[in-house]
Amino acid sequence: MTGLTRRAFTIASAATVGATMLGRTARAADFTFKYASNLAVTHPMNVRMQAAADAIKKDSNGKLEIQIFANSQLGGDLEVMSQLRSGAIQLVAMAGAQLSTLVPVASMNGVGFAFASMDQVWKAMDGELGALVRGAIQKVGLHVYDKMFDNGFRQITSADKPIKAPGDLAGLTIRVPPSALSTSLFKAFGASPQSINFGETYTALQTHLVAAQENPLPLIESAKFYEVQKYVSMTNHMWDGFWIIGNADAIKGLPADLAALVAKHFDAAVLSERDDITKLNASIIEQLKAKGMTFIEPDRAAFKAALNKTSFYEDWKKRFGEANWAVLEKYTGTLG
Ligand code: X2X
Repeated sequence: MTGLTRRAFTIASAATVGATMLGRTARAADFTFKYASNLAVTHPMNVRMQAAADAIKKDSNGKLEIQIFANSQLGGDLEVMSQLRSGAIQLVAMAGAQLSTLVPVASMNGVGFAFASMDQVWKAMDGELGALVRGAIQKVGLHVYDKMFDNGFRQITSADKPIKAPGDLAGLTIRVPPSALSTSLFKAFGASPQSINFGETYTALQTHLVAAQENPLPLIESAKFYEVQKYVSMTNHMWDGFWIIGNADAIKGLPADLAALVAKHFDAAVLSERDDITKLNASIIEQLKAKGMTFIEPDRAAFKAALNKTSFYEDWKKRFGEANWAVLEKYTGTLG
């Protein structure tokens, strides 16, 4: 009996028999990954990611277990980014806005009033603009999967007054993600943007630290902002999506077949989530009205005209670089 004492062998055999008698072979996963998200468990991104994790565990015969940590359980947006880079977390769903602190071009999809339709968005993000951003993410040593989850077009919510025209933003304290582009957009309108982690946004609204925030409708619903906000102004001022980002060493450490299985199920999860968001958007206004929210359909052209009068587009063309900006305009048409 090489290496094992008789006693140790007996104990090990009893444990195996015990487990088998329970009708299962207890099998520790070869790989256990942590996946972090700042969104609610009920958001379609996390519902679909949980389904993908279950399918990967089943199809890999338990070799890879992905544990989902929603609601910023593992920390705020920037903390999670550093844990991902250190390898403490293996997977994160991260919006371009949050990534932009590390990869500036990652916020290009969020340029104010750049996209006018989801058709334009997917042509860009599943096309050359997405490839450009993924290349930049890989350059900082992170792994990025091919397709973006849909977060959606962002709308402005407020507690005390409806936002009907650009002038209503003057002096408004509004929470924005920790992103230079988001801050710059609302400063251009004369608002007072405050960068706050998403996980702290509800409390910031509840305590009136800020009077407003801006996010897509499915997120306003899943984060229960209707409990602390009254008005929704359908500005569509930005489109936003989430990349699935991996710690490069952790992904490289997977056997090729397992890595391919993960990529396949992640792609499927993303495409299903995009459909979920499309369907949700058809019914969510009525849901939020039933929760007491009042909707305003502002003149979006007036917001875009007001932005055109500022240096916003010129500033960001310089910051992103003319060549990158030309890729964006290939899909949006001339901006500014
Ligand atoms: O922080 C936000 O507002 C959110 C959740 O939409 C992003 O991650 C950009």
